[in-house]
Amino acid sequence: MKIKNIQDIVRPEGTVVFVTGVTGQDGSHMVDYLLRETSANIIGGARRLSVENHVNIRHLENESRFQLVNFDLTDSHSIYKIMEVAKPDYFINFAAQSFVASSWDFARQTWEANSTSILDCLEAIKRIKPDCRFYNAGSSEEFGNVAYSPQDEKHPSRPRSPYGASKSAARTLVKVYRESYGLYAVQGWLFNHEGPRRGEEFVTRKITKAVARIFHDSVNGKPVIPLELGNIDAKRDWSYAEDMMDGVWRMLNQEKYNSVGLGLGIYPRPTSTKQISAYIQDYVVGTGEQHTIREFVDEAFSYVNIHGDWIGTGTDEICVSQGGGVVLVKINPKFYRPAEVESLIADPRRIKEELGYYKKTTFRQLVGKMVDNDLTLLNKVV
Ligand code: NAP
Ligand code: G4F
Repeated sequence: MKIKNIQDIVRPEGTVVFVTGVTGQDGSHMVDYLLRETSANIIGGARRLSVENHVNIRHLENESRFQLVNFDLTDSHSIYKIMEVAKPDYFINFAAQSFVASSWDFARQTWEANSTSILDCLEAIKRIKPDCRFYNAGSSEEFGNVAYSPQDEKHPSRPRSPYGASKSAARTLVKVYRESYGLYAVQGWLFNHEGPRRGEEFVTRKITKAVARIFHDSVNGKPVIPLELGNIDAKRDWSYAEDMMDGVWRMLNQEKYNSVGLGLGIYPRPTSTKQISAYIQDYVVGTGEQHTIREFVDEAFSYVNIHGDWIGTGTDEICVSQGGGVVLVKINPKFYRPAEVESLIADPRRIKEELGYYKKTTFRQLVGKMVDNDLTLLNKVV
């Protein structure tokens, strides 16, 4: 897909939304959401790589309201340049080092992308276009070693990973800039969200890809190579990523004083910084339903009519197919983390009551969509 340098962008007329991380899951869904639900023009930021990774945005190739630019979140010049050239009305930051497991191996890089860069974004907005609304992608990982369940907006920050710590630090910065300068800056606590565009290292996609492969191999009489997982007792609150974008957009358009609701446009700015802090909030976004990794595995296999029994405990636990005795899943301790977030479940009442956001896709539908997608992809290559 054609990618421009920032200085070559011509600022479109009307409302402009800058979205980072558009090659990833959420950024690409956000672009689709904005094209569908608003009349805004969208500039998508993607970093330069030696091999293009545009699979999630290939469908936008001929979209006249979408432009793709070279943008690196860890390069502060990129941030200042985009603010100066594109003068966006909204800056939605989905770019990050987003893989928790890697955050121990690349702790500094995680910090620079997820925390230091957020300071650069806030400072650039403050200096260049203070009425630009900013969203930073916060995470339920910030709750970490949870103090109570389900987790709501009052839950303390208790991160367990360099990733969680980096998102908590960013949240503090967002709040400080909001309260100090009256910026419209928010950071939701998004619980895990998945879908066919999910990266293949994350556990849900790893499972659905393996289930498609195992199903394919078993119907073709090939030997089955088991799926290897780490902590299958961890519990998560999984949403469908596409649904979540509506929650993010509502957070960016939440003025209680604005009767237009979801409509686009630049609203009157509050007259004092105290006022803006009172008008806008960070919200928890999730389903309020929790499943173990093991339950996700069972649901994915049952979608292709394979049923397994879990036998053994700890690192010796395996999942064996009913009737056939084929090992479908085994535990590999290399996927254990130095510290684990054992249990996350959202209390999503506030965003539902105050902004009208609620989940649409069920757990079963989500797993089905992901397995279907991986079966389709597999059929294309074999
Ligand atoms: P993702 O699929 O891994 O996407 C991350 C995106 O960030 C990719 O497009 C990646 O580009 C880009 N990126 C990474 N470093 C960059 C840099 N230095 N400059 C520019 N772009 C960079 O993650 P996601 O699931 O969409 O998550 C989006 C955001 O939400 C992240 O901030 C994540 O931490 C947060 N979050 C996600 C979840 C979830 O369950 N999905 C929950 C809570 C919060 P490449 O394609 O080049 O790698
Ligand atoms: O899919 P995961 O890697 O996601 P995790 O760590 O919950 O992080 C995701 O959600 C966060 C929101 O809470 C986001 F902020 C973050 O960016 C990311 O999108 O792992 C989920 C669980 C963990 O408990 C992990 O230990 O699955 C467990 N797990 C067990 N076996 C595994 C594996 N995780 C991975 N990635 N791979 C395994 O083999």
